[in-house]
Amino acid sequence: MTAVIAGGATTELRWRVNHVGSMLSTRARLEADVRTGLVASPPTLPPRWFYDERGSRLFDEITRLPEYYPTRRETEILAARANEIAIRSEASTLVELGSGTSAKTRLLLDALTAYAPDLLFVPLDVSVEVLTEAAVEIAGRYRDIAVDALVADFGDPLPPLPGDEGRRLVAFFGGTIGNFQTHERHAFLDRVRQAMAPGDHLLLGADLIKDPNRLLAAYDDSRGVTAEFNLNLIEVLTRELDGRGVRPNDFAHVARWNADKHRMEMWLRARCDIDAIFAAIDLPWVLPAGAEILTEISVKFDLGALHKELRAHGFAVTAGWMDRRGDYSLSLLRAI
Ligand code: SAH
Ligand code: AVI
Repeated sequence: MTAVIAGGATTELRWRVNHVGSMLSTRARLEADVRTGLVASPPTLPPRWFYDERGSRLFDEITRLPEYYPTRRETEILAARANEIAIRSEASTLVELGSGTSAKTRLLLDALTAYAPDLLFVPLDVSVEVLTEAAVEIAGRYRDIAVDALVADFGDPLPPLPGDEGRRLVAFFGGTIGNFQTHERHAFLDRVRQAMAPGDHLLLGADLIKDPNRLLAAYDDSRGVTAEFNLNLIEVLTRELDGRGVRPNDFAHVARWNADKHRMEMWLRARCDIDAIFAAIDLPWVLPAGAEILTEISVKFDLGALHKELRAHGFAVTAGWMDRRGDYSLSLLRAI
């Protein structure tokens, strides 16, 4: 089901925000994730629940932290390569998955609109407030483009992609590809490829394996913003499911490098015995002091292995760029 939840259309401003699916299904999904995730071993919750309005703003703050390098590295590559991406992709439609504020995307929009002034921009995200703000701001700034924002979960089948076959560019920035488990990443790449036509392009940002000390600093910053971001998950659960007997301060933020799986992990460790209930769904939650919940994985890639995986999913590697320090990669891939 698709419903327009906000929009503006004058000769100068063209944007709308569509809700794909229903609010009820969002709530039902949170309930299902909590019911299965909290009894799993180890207990775990999907990262999408970080991104309520506060979580999205905290993530935005993270992107500006001195320790959190990925956003600056991706911006560096985009600034150098946006024109080349526009020429190679010949895109007249840009779809951005997990778009958030679309801050860096403006570098790409500048380049794309130089060749396709009436570009269609389709940002897609679960975070409605940040998505709406970005849609309004971008429609105001680029007077000829149309912004068709989608509130949707990229874990679901993608809605049919608008625009001309062969002239679509699907961007997935931020290293968010690293937040999937391996099987989820494969399923995601299949879904994205199936939604695309031959000749369409995927622009994929991925963080690379590096010194674990730098990674630990990036996921446990000195100002404690990442800790707040992680603890906000408890805030979301208690608000949405009427949690009683549990507060964010009952947990400590833990960041760990998992060398075997070359991924950063964020955990929440109980500081005390938890004996709580999610009253809205009548679900007790008992956790001994010291027990941990896995709240996020962030896989760091070997670029050669990632490209091999992408080829196996039906993409040809048009180009793969890194920033000057070799921290981060941006790959342009053509659907074949
Ligand atoms: N692309 C931006 C934001 C990255 S943060 C950047 O590069 O800075 C991850 C983004 O993905 C957030 O905006 C979050 O709301 C969104 N997100 C997380 N899980 C999602 C899901 N399952 N479906 C759609 N969007 C999701
Ligand atoms: C959105 N995602 C790619 C971020 C990451 O680095 O995995 C989320 C994040 N978690 C902690 N800091 C930032």
